[in-house]
Amino acid sequence: MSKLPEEDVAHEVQEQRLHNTLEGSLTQAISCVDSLGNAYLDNYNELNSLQKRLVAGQFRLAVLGQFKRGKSTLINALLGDTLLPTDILPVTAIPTFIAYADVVCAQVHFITEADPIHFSTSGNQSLADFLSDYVTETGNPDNHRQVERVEIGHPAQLLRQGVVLIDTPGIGSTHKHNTEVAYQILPQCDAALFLVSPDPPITEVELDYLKEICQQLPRTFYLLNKIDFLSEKERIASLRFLGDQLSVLLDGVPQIIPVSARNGLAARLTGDQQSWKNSGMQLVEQSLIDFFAREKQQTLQDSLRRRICDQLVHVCLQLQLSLSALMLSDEELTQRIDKFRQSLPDIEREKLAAEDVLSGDLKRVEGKLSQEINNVRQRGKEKILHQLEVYFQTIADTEELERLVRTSLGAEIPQFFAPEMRRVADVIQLEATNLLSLHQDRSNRLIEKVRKIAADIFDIPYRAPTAAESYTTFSGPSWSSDLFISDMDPLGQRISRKFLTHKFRHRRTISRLRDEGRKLINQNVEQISWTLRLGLEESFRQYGAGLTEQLDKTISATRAAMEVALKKSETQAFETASQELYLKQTLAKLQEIQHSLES
Ligand SMILES: Nc1nc2c(ncn2[C@@H]2O[C@H](COP(=O)(O)OP(=O)(O)OP(=O)(O)O)[C@@H](O)[C@H]2O)c(=O)[nH]1
Ligand SMILES: [Mg+2]
Repeated sequence: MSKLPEEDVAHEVQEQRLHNTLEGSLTQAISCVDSLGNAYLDNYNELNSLQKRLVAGQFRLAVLGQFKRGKSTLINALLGDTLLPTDILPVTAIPTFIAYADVVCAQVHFITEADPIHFSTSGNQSLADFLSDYVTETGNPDNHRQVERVEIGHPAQLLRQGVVLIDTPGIGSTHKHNTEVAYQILPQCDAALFLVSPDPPITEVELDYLKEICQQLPRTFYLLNKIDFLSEKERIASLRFLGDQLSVLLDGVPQIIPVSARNGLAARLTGDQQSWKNSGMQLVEQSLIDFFAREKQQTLQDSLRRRICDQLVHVCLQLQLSLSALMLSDEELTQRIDKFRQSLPDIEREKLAAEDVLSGDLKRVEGKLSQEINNVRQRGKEKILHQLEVYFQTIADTEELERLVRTSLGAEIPQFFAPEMRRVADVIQLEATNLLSLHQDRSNRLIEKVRKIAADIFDIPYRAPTAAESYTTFSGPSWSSDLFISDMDPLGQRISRKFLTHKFRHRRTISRLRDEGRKLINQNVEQISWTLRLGLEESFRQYGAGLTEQLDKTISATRAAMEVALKKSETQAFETASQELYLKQTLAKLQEIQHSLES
């Protein structure tokens, strides 16, 4: 894999040229769109944020795959450090970005407004302990700390020159939110290492995930991990099987590198070069170094270029509308604008239908939630009240009974409800996420329809955008045991002691404790049901409002583009002519930029 130095130089020059072209084109596009004024503000903002990503030049390589395939171990091996937590149980719950820094450091960023928390090596805690509090399922179950991402700085050679490795949660475990995070992270990645292992061989769920990865990322490397427990014959069979499975999805059989991340890590830590090579990790590292040297810039630019072109397609369509409109007679223009207006009630009806489907979907998920909640209530009563009955029948001392029941309820309630409610939240979250992502597809189709109608009315060629759509998700609330109510109403026991016989008092206490137990269970169930329902309604409401807002924006931008021409009768002829000339020049410039980016 060795390269000649001249080849490297030629490559660098070529990449720099490409980079300059893209950056230059983007700057020109931004300035053109800026000059078009407020009607193009959204496009202007989007292009600006793409420019920021391009200038930062960070290349994000994610390690992706099913849970427990060895993703975190592989990153540790590449870094030569036991940095990331690994285990035989599902571990990684939060995306962790590892970039170059002279000394090891870490920062935790939160979903909320809370300030990031910093780790530095000068404190008492080790980085591993610090990380485990935030990125693991055990230290941060169901992400109750509301962590958005963790950033680590590390002096590994591989990370120099803007490479960022991303450790991701695995798909397919019982922690469904990990699967969602694994999908959500894709638009932020530029390339991936996709990890599979022979225990068990690749599954349907992994193939579905890979399909999404291939749609969203321009480059993926394939690794078969954990080969250390395979014989030579088994290794060949496993590689062949994986190759066959991948070839169904991809065009032909891709290169698959067999590795043992675990042996690789051990070899790195002891400085054993031969074992490093035997583990397959040397080939992975070399392939990455080659890739970074040759294709990193190109791959990063490919994804940005696609997004820039999509913006330009929209801007050009609007400009073409304005220009066509300017060239029409007033009468003809009014007719076409009317035709567009007449198509709007249809769109409005489709929008209402989409909103109806959405509220129907919400009702369905709420129905499912009620069902699940009732099951939990039932099971809670059976389990917790059964325990109380045992005490009622065995404890004769009234005070002791009261004390025991209170302590037992205090412990049992969070212990029973926390996992049950996490399960319900997972079920509801999955259901809602699927429905909302269908809704997003519907919304996008409707928005494109408006653009297409306008283009057809004005005889302008129409092109749909190419960029992959974002993955929609509904995130449920985070659970903590503080949520659960386990205090009972204090009752006037002492008073009753004075006046009542022991037997009567004991019976009354039992009946009161039974009622209190039932009430506590109901209160907890209601509280949780209410929290989940609120989160659900809010998510659906936001998506509904999002559809209305996006659609209204598209309609008003399209109409504004046409109505530019209506003003011409109010202005001087030479003003119209100069406006027309300006729009033509800008359109030509933007089309040229777009074509040069595409070619
Ligand atoms: N035999 C063998 N075990 C490995 C290898 N790589 C990782 N493991 C083990 O597999 C288990 C899972 O490894 P992790 O690195 O935590 O896996 P992960 O994909 O990051 O898991 P999640 O974070 O839960 O998605 C650990 O017990 C590792 O020691 C390997 O090459 N060979
Ligand atoms: Mg992991």
